[in-house]
Amino acid sequence: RNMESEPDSTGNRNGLVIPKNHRKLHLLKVDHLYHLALDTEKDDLEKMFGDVRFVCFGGQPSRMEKFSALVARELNIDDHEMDGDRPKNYAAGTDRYSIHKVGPVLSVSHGIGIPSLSVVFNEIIKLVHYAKCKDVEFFRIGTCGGLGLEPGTVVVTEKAVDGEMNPYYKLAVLGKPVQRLAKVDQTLLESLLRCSEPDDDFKTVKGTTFCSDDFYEGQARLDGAFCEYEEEDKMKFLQELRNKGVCNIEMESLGFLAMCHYAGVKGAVACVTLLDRLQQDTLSCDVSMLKRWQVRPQNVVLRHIKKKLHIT
Ligand code: R2B
Ligand code: URA
Repeated sequence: RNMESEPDSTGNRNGLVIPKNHRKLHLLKVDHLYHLALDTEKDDLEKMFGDVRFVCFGGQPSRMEKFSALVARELNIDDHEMDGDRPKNYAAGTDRYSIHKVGPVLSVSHGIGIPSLSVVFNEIIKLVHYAKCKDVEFFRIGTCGGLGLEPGTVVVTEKAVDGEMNPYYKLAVLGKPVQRLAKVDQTLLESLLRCSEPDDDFKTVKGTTFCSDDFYEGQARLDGAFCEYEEEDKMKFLQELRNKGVCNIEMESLGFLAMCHYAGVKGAVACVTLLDRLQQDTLSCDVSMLKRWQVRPQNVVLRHIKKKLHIT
């Protein structure tokens, strides 16, 4: 049977997000969003999150907290909930992930890699469902390695592929492989590209994103604990990727886009390149550079959000 045509999965209605599993979910007396420390009994999710329209994911909790402070400044919102002098972390009951909310923008951390992303993604889809959020858009705002691009360039993902160049996210379900196509929402992609400005001190480009399940060998690095290939093998591989249109390398885009598409939610990915992988493997924690660069894809997405909210 074709899963896509099950009555369960008629897609999202009136802009609301209907989980493909909503029939079974509604049999639950309480749904525990366990890794977010939220649930449908103690938390009035509709009251807390009902006005959310943009969900922005990124790897690190601290970066997503800073993003949320930037959202407050840029959208001129000062009535959001605080915890002392910091924006409130709604997932503070656990230290797995973080959630901050400023007006219609939710900032969520997803950790490293698709497995970590997948857990929080499931729970956030259920959260926006229970909250009855309308017309939500999802973004991943991240970091990556670039291929032949000046470090600090923003790459908007046009197509995501796995470590074997397949354009789908593969998951074993009941012991059998299931493939979900990673499809970018074209209108979001084009809108993000239009958000680059001539005065920007960085370029914004679109391209294929190579999504690996590993940071070291999976990304052809020579500086991991394991490495059975030589510099020339690495260079040959990375050049091949580049010839196939790969602009950047990271660890979540494929799962993110596949899950957005499968959930029927518009999704796009914008990442800043921290280094050129044709030149180097090693990243240092140069904080001032990181601080300056990590806001670049944040600003690109924020410009899109401001346009949608008619804020100039
Ligand atoms: C980019 O940066 C992280 C690895 O350092 C990973 O989450 C990613 O996709
Ligand atoms: N994130 C990655 O996954 N790879 C890089 O090279 C940089 C950031």
